[in-house]
This record gives sequence, C-alpha cells and structure tokens, in this order.
Amino acid sequence: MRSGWLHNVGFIDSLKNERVLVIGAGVTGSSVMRFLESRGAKTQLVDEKEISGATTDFAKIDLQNFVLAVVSPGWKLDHPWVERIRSAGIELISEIDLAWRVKSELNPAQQWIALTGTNGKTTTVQMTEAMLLRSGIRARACGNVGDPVIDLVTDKEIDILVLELSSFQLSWSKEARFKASGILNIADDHIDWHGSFESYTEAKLSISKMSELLIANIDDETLATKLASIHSRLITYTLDTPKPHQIGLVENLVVDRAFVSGDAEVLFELDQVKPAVPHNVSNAMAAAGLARSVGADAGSISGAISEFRLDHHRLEVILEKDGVVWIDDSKATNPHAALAALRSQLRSVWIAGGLAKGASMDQLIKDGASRIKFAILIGTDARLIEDALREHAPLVEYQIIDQSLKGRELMLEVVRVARSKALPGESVLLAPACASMDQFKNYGERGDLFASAVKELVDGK
Ligand code: UMA
Repeated sequence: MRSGWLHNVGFIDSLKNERVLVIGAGVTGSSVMRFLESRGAKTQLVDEKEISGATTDFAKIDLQNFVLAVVSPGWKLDHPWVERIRSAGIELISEIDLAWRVKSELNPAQQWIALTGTNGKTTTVQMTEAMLLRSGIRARACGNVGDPVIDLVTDKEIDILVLELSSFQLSWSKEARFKASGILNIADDHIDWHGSFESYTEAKLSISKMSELLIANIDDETLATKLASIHSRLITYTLDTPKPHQIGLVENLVVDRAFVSGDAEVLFELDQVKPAVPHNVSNAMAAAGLARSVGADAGSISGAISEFRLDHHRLEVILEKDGVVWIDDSKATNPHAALAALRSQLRSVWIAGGLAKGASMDQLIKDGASRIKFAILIGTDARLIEDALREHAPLVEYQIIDQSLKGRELMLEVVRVARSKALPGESVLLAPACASMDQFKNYGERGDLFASAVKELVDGK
C-alpha cells in the first residue's frame, strides 16, 4: 500500500520510486509504462507473449515488491495472473481509471465524454470530435479507437476527450466520470471474453453509472428494454419523429428536441450524412447528442457532418463496374454489423465467415435473408453460417471456400466466385460477421486483400 497517498501526497507523486506492474505489453501497456516512468515510478512489464522488454515468467515475480498494477483491457477479469495479483493484495486498476486519477490531479479542467456500443463506436467518436472541433472546442477522440487515454490526459491544449470505450475497458473501470456518454447498440459480440451476453450487456450499461447524462439509441431493441433501469439523466435518439428529450427525424431533417430552449432545432439534413443508410444516420444523431451535451452549436454540427467520410473498410465502395458495386465492410466483425451492411444494399452476393467469437448467426440470417442473393463462406466458422442459412434461409444458395486457402489466394478465389454470381443492380458485399484472425492479420488486411483482388480480377488493374 502506498503510504504517500494516505498522507496527502498526490497519487502520482506517491508512485515515485515505487514499483508498478504493467500487465500487457501492447498499445495500452506501452503508453502506461511511458507515463509511469516519466513520473519516476519503476515499472515491470509482463505479457504472455515473448515481447521485448516484457517478462513472460510471471511465477518468478515477487509480487510483494509492487504497490500498483495497471491492466490492459484484453485481459480477462479472472485471468490466473490477475487473480494472483488480487490475492497478493495489490491494487489493480485499468488504464482508463489511471488516466482519470492523473487528469483529476494534473489537468482538472479537461472534460471527458464517452461512447460505447457494439458497432459504430469509432465512426461516432470521430464524428463527435469533428463536430466539437468545428465548434471551436479542442477535442480529441481516444481510447479503443487507438490512442490510449493516458497519452492525452495531461495535455492542457485539449478541452474535451471523447473516449471510445470497449466492453473490456468498461468491465475494468469504475472511477472515471463523464459529462455525458452514449450507447449506440447492444448485440452479440465478445461473448467468449465475457462468458455470456448478460455480462457483456452489463458491461456496456455500466457506462451510465459513470455519467451525468446518457444518450441512448431507443431504436435498438436490446438497449431500449434496459433504459428503465438507468438512473442518470437520459436523452434518446430515434429514426422516428422525436418527442421531447429526443433527437429524431422529421421527414428529411434531423431535429433536436433535447438540447434546445425552444421546441426544436434542425441539426442537419439526411442527405448530408454519407452514406445516408440507417445505421450511419443513427450514429450521426448520437454524435450530435454528445457534441450538444458539451456545447456544440447546430451550424457546426451540420458543417462537420457534411464533410465527414467513413474510414476505410466501412461500407467502402471499392469499384462500380458493369452495374455491380463491390463493397468492403470488413469492419463488420459481428452479426449485428453485418446485418446493418446487408440492409444498406438491396441485394448482395455476401462474403461472410471467420471467427464468430461465440456469437449466434441465427438472427442475422432471419433478418437479412431477403437481401442475400448468394453467400460465399470463409474461415473457421463458415459452417456456423451454413447451418443458419440451411435453417432460416433454405432457398439462399452458398459456397464454402476451401479452408486451406489463406490471405491473397483466398481473396482471389472469393472474388472469382463473386464475379460469376453478381448481376447488374446487385452488390458484392464483404461484411463477414466474424473476426478475421484465423485467416488474416486483422480486418484491415482482410479488406485490403479483398480490394486488391477486386482490382486485379474485376477492374483488370
Ligand atoms: N495479453 C496477454 N494475455 C491476455 C491478454 C492480452 O498476454 O490474456 C497481452 C498480449 O499478448 C498483448 C497485450 O496483452 O501483448 C495486448 O493487450 P490488449 O489485448 O489489452 O491490447 P492493447 O494492444 O493494449 O490494445 C487495447 C485495445 N485492444 C483490446 O482491447 C483487445 C485496442 O482496441 C485499443 O485501441 C488500445 O487498447 C488502446 O485503448 C483494439 C480492439 O480490437 C482496436 N478492441 C476490441 C474491439 O474494438 O472489438 C475491444
């Protein structure tokens, strides 16, 4: 136990010359280590993989030497190393809570807002950041989107951090406080990590306990059923006509009836959102709500949304040729995201499969079947999707691609099959509903290899 903190020395100063265990030598661990060392703490990095600077031999570490452990989000709450740290009585906190303590001490003027959800988080925090910047508020998106919060927390040039929080980060955190937070949707994902859908849902909902105000998507069925038990102030958004305390749609206008002194204010027009497909419009509303909660004006929100473009691998049009549109939505790593992608197209040759992470494919197939012209199935869990197709969409034809193919060869084969099936007016949609790591480095590589195969075989470049 750090004696300093108990005797009115600040938390950060109390770590000086003390030993801190940093669990996980990835993106989070590297930043945590850098910060702690800059403050005079002595760090010990641990990881199960051989990574330079980290020890894998946890059993040999004398835990009694440590005053604090900071854990990276990917580690399960009951990982044996984590359990040992707990039983040794060492305080164990997340990078988010560490950053919160640091902010509170060194940069109290900085405000935090946060966002979670199964899909659309990164896009929405980026939209929020753009809206705030345009309003003259110095904002930065951070967290699960890529930049650890601890890297930005002492920066006095940043007024507002917009934190993207994964269910892992939320499961590990309890101290941070947000002026407002948003929940986009809750659907099957990371069940293998959380153990059950209930515990995943609980992690997502826990963001409301840390927030003065919650902005929630009332169109999401799972989320909507949970809102009655939320105790923070609540504002909802919908693709329907908004009631008071909602942001919603009136014909082609996105209208705010929540953050207004009068009756309503128009924020932007539907066709300013690109692409103006339902889930993207819904995300734009969430971003607008978050931005409004910390003072962004309607004009800036409108300007920012007009200029905003989705990142790579999110409904990215690779090629339009002979009436067929080739789309890379490799970021669709769970069934809920894949369904949104299928719904954005009238009829698709659909490329799906990979690692399902414990998710069921039944609802996706039930709800998406009418949009699927033909399915091309890849990866470890191809058979899971096959079973769902057979049961819920027996008329949809499909082909399973040879499991031994990987990377470029695999995508060339996928594109060959897709080319032979797609007719003018249809799209070829890579929206796999699964993670990629069984056959690719990550979803980015999966999308890039798809795009290059399309260019090579279809565009002839
Ligand atoms: N490790 C172990 N044993 C474990 C778990 C992890 O040894 O049981 C080690 C790994 O070998 C690795 C390190 O711990 O060296 C990685 O730690 P981590 O998995 O927590 O990942 P980081 O590199 O710290 O990146 C994390 C997020 N990753 C995860 O939560 C899995 C990044 O989100 C995030 O950008 C980063 O912190 C900064 O906040 C990525 C992600 O895939 C994009 N997120 C998931 C998602 O979006 O679905 C949740």
